[in-house]
Amino acid sequence: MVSIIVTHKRDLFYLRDCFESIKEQEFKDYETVLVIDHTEDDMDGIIEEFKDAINLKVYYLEDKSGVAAARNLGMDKATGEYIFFLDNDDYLYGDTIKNLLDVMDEDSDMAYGVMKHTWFRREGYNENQASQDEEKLEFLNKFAFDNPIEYRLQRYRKLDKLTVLAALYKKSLFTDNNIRFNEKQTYYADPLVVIATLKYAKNIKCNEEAVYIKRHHNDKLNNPAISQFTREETMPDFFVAYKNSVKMAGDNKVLSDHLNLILAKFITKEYVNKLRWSEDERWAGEYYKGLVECARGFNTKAIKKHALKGNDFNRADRKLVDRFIEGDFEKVKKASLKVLAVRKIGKMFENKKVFNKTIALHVFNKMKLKENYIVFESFMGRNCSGQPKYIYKYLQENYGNKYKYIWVVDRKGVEIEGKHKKCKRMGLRYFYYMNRSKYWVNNMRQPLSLIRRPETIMLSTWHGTPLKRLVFDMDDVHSANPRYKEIVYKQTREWDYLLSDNPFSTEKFQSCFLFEKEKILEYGYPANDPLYAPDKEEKAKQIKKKLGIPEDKKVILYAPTWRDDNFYEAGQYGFDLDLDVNRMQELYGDEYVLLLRLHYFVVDKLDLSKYGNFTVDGSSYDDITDLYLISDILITDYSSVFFDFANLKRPILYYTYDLDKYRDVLRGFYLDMEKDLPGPLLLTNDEVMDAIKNIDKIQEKYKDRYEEFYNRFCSVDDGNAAKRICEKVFDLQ
Ligand code: C2G
Repeated sequence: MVSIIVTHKRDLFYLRDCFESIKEQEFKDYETVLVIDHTEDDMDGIIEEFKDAINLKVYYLEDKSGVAAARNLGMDKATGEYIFFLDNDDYLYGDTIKNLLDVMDEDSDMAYGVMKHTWFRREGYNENQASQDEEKLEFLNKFAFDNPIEYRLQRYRKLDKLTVLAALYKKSLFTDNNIRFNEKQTYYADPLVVIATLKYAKNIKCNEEAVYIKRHHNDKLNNPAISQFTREETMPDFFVAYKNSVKMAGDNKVLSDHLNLILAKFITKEYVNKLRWSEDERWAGEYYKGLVECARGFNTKAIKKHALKGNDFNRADRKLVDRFIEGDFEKVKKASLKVLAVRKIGKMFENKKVFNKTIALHVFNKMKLKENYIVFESFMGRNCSGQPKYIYKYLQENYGNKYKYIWVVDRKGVEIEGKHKKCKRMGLRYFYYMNRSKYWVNNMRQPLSLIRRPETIMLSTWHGTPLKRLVFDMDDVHSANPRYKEIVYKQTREWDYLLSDNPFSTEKFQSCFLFEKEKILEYGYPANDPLYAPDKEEKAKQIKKKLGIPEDKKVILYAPTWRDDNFYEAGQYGFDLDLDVNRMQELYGDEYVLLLRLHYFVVDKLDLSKYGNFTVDGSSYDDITDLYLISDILITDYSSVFFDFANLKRPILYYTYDLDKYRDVLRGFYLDMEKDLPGPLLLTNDEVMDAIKNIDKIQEKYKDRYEEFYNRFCSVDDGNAAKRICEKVFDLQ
């Protein structure tokens, strides 16, 4: 029998996935030993539900606490011949335990599987996103099965990565050798046990088919996993764990060399940065001393050997390690600056962006700030549009030469009216202007690495009223960069003002960005100003002409949003056109033109050639406000475009063919799609075609709801948003 030991302290919402995955194990002869560590969660329901299904036995830690004590108790209570540790926030494939057992025989006392990392619940688990380790695996395969210890160790070259998870053990390996977790430690409880098992195990097997899925917590700030606490919090335990592990390794060369490697990596990669950049003085004090103690008895030859094996220790690194062994702080400090300098220079020549950033920091940032420079950026330099465009336009028209206007553009041929300069995002000129300009106006997030001066004023306009949950209001984050929450938190701290279009956005921005209300300007959206302009009909005629749409044809604008899980890489998304354009053309080709506008993240190009004049590709058209002006009907899904379009009071249809997935798995919404929207949710093409036919009836049916919606979301916009904002943010005197 296998005893699966699960420890639980908090985060009940993760535990269901863990239990479900135990329930689905193909190998059935197991017990689940759940050790509860003084939790505040109400466990009764879940225990009752899974009691029989996973042969659950529940124990409570009484006078002790912590994962080490919980696992020790779990081992004491385990009655199986084998034990397997499973954290309450992780889960398994159905064949994980079976695959591990398959490779074990009479003589073997442990078997390793592999660990894959995910940011998602089981429901949204995506093999492609989780298998980021694969490349690493290929590299590691060369150590493969003839040397399982090396194989295991090479995966984990940081102390906190040495884990007991993803492995099946004979219980006797622990009991015969008295291997236990150190209950005095909150962090780094695993390394000592890992080293001990590797030391005492006589026969270790591996099976790459046995997968353990480790779930990262995407909100380090509010809900960190043990491994996500800051170094400063965990350093005291680091020292204890390291020293105990070295003692345990004893004269086992493979293990002690590996611990040397871990320490050398820590010193040369992490410590140097802490010493240089951290404001915490302990890095020069007690942590430094702790590391010097750890480095005693250090085997420099092992480091040289590792260097030969391609573990990237250059001469400066090795010198620094030597200085640590000598233990003279001033020399350590000097050597660590050298390590950083060597690395920086290396990177500067490898990577142009690093070169530019370095010049920015040391040169541009020291030049005089230009009080009248304003940098504008819209959709990461894709075009001149959105709120920045209309703020720019207002300033150009009313304050012309008072300012120098700089546009960040990333594509050739972006049309920008008025006198201005251009610079390419992340290029040298970009850094020059960013570092010298007093004002930054941006409708998305600025690069994390951008260093701003205290005097810089950053106006974030954002790009829409949120329907889809954002950042801290999201549970799982399914976009290509799962570090989203952490990154956005840092970026938004830099914003001096954030624009909002309505009281609803003001409220949501506070929770989703953890942002202060005082900095939110609920002044309306400048990009919606043209929707209130007296000459908007005239303007619409010109736009239609520019797009080659006959004046007598009505326009249906289809503007869907992007899908978080349909991507090639960060910022590069795919899109599958579900709308039956053929049918629409057959039915309504005489009366309408279909204007297709994909989200700016979507890189897929639509082939519309077969539809002749019925379709117009508006995806690369700069400014969606122009497209609103000429459209008689908007079809969208979960895109915030409808909040803006509603200013025109024209009919809106929602083609939400994947509503359940989008709402329940990918994002979740702030509004009740069924109750709050000013138009119908259409799930099939039949319904879309019908709705177009009956558009007058729909307008009538949704009249009251539209009115309510308009009052709630559009009532701040009045055509003067740009003016209000400029008067508040810029020094116009
Ligand atoms: N947009 C567009 N064309 C589309 C979809 C969107 O031009 N087919 C533009 C619109 O200006 C819209 C903005 O991108 O207001 C945001 O689009 P969403 O589809 O809502 O997507 P997202 O970029 O995820 O922003 O608070 C708003 C949210 O952040 C959503």
